[in-house]
Amino acid sequence: MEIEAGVHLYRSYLDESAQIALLRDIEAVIAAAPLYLPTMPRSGKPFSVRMTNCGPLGWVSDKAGYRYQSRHPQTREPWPAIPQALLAAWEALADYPHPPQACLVNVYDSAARMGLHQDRDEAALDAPILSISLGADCRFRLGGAKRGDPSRAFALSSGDALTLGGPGRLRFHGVDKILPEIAPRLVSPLLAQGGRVNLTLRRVG
Ligand code: MD3
Ligand code: FE
Repeated sequence: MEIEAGVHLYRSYLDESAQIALLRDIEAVIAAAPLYLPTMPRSGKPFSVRMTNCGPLGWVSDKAGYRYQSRHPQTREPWPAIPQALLAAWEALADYPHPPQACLVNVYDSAARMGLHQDRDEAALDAPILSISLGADCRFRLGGAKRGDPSRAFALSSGDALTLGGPGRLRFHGVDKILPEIAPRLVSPLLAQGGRVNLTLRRVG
């Protein structure tokens, strides 16, 4: 359903067996492209979210800034391929005539969060972003086009898909907190102690 202009939420888009299969795919991505802790531009302060990527390009952040690049910042290897199930979800939900170029993998422990921000490191602002959540619920916050605009919070749960396109694409958003007590029974080292995984598929331009 379209919860706001350009923001579509598909609750339980992936059923339990699809979530388990996707977790195995992401564990394989991480075996090839290890999770690392990005740091903030200028300050060098670490994020609380661990990250990696799959696809031709990956989003990275370090003291030099935010950017997309074709290799892992530590191993210097190309990113592994985007799993087929994610390409299928993009085909089904993105309403865009080209495949995703990047998939950012965000791994939250129960204390991790993500401050309010806009996603604007992509030249292709006409393309939507597709997000898929696995593991514990989070309290997600969706703001407006300006930082101070009113915002609303809602839960994102394991298996939910969200698309952000058109007027939704540049809205401020963040993850207030992880809700480790609201977690599905999915066995994965990524979800230990109430962890959460979010996958975002993107066109970079
Ligand atoms: C709304 N990730 O990686 S996904 C990010 O749960 C990011 O890990 C969050 O924000 C997470 O940049 C939120 C949902 C999402 C993604 C992109 C958006 C919501 C968005 C872009 C515009 C508006
Ligand atoms: Fe974002």
